[in-house]
Amino acid sequence: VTLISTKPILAALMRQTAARVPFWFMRQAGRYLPEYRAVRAQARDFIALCLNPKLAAEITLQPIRRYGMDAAILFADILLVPHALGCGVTFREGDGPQLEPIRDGRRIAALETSIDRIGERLSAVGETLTRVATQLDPATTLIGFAGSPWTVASYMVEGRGGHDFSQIRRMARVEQRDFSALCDVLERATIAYLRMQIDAGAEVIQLFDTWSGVLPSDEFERWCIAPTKRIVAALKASHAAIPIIGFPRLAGANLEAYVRHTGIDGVGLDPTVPLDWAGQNLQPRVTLQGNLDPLLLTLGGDEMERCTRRIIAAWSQGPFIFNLGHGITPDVSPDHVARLSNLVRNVHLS
Ligand code: 1CP
Repeated sequence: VTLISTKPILAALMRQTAARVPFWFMRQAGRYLPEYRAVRAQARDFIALCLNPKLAAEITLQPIRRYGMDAAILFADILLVPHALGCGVTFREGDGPQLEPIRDGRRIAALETSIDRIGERLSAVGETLTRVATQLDPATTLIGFAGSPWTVASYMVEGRGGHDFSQIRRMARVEQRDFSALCDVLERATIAYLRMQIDAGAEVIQLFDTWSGVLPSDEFERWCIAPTKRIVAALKASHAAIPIIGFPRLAGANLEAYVRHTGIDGVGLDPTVPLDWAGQNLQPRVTLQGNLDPLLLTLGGDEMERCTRRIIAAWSQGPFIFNLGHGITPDVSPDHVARLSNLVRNVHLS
């Protein structure tokens, strides 16, 4: 017997049709909210904030209280995994993350010794999830997450976030043994970390592959699809019912193979993905999630409303979760988020 979930996000991921469109927003907690900035000021630094269950749980719940999204996403960061592996991650105010770059085999081998301790070193994240779970309304879904190996490796190899992926792309091409070893460490650490999150109360997992779009097409299968497929299989082997959303940002025409071969239940789509194409080619297999351009949330107004209605009209006949095509930016007005939330909530489907 398949029970109809009382949680709209879970129902959508189980391909059940609903009377309204469930929604949440990537980066729904963060700097655009004054109450976030107030809590942020209480922590020594960003990592300390992520690893403080009381503060992180409070921040996770802030947008839910204001706007009533259908899902709360754990407040944490994809770079907690390299942090727990001992890579010296720091976040400098207004400057993005910095890491000690990892480019040689000896340093990669040294990371292996930390894999088994990942759950323990990030146990504060589990405590955050458990705290949030006890405070959430029964209709709201709790989402845990991690970065995919390729995206997390890009920060570890380059030493920072950013726009020049020359080091990681060189390593993936000509130092395949070392790079493969690095991705293997990340894959195993990510599986252990996500299992811990599910045991602590995460009801859905999202895998962020923010930088999958820089992969040349001949490397997409090896460094994006294959690791995602193994992570999905490992999580479903230990937690059969866990729905998984993949977000291969800017993957373009590779999306079709990603959806066909990874075993994910839902796919996060960035704003470049054509609505009709995704409806025809992806939605028969997986739940669609997306894809409003975050710039429209910054702009607000009628253009935001028009584009939102167009997305809903295109995708709400099948399994669908409304979201942005990438995260909320810090310049967004909280009023625009209220207007968008009310708009999506009040569209009733026939
Ligand atoms: O000073 C601050 O307050 C730091 C800003 C900030 C915040 C609020 C960072 C630094 N991370 C976060 C939280 C965060 N990161 C969440 C929380 C939950 C929510 O959505 O509300 C999530 C899911 C992430 C995931 C994340 N971190 C991604 C994948 C999603 C995406 O946006 O593409 C990536 C790429 C990161 C790395 C990262 N962390 C922080 C920054 C500024 C960055 C990006 C740096 C870059 O552009 O390369």
